[in-house]
Amino acid sequence: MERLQGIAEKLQKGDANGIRQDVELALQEGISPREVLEGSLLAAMSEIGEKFKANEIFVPEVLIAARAMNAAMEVLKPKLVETGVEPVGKVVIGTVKGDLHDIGKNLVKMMLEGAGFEVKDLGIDVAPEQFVAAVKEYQPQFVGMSALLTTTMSEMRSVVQAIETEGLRDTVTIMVGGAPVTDKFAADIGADFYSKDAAEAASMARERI
Ligand code: B1M
Repeated sequence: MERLQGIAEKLQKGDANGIRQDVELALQEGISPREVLEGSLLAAMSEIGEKFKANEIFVPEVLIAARAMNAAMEVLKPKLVETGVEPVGKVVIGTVKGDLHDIGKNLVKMMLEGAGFEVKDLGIDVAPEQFVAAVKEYQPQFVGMSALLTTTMSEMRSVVQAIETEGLRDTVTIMVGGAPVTDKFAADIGADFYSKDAAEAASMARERI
């Protein structure tokens, strides 16, 4: 579809203002927020990843594309997230220490909010002690961790251990995700579950309330 193609092209170019307008137009034209996300934004971001890997583009271009992705997500958020309903549970979420990738984590946050959860977002580069402090402060039912690098995913184990050391392990369900994370890894580090994408994260959390 032409509109979705245009959105993908603007993401590739990093045109944050243009993409905002195009996403608004797409929604006005009756294209669903999910179609915009899955049929255009995620596919374009994945292409960016391929080009980055092949050294066809470099960190600055990826950053500009990420900024455009976030601009598009700002427009989609109110459509994906229900408002005015009582939260079904609380989630503390963050990208682990040493890791600055937040697009996937932001999407998971959005889908969780859409599924009725109240989400406390700790941001990026979150140390185990910050997760522990947030569990004490907000008393969530779930702790969510995101990691995009093979070098940072091991931080998830440190967070699980820190939560255990503080005697809080039985109070929370720990969910993990991110491109290098797998079911097996989640089981190895003692997390409760892994989900492959934001929609699955939200539905798996709902099943475990
Ligand atoms: Co980086 N980067 N990056 N990067 N970057 C990757 C991850 C990489 C695969 C690119 C590549 O080589 N092909 C590679 C990692 C290799 C590896 O470890 N195996 C890589 C690298 C190497 C790096 C640097 C080291 C590059 C450098 O400096 N030389 C550096 C590290 C910085 C750091 O973190 N310390 C770096 C930096 C960056 C930018 C800052 C430029 C930028 C991030 C901007 C931002 O996030 N604000 C960036 C980006 C954008 C990427 C790619 C291109 C796209 C990531 C993304 O946003 N994907 C990425 C390549 C790729 O993934 N194809 C790449 C879209 C997003 C929606 O998907 O985050 O996977 P994702 O989230 C998914 C699922 O994984 C899941 O749900 C989401 C979808 O619904 N999910 C969860 C995620 N978290 C979850 C949590 C859950 C459940 C599900 O429960 C809690």
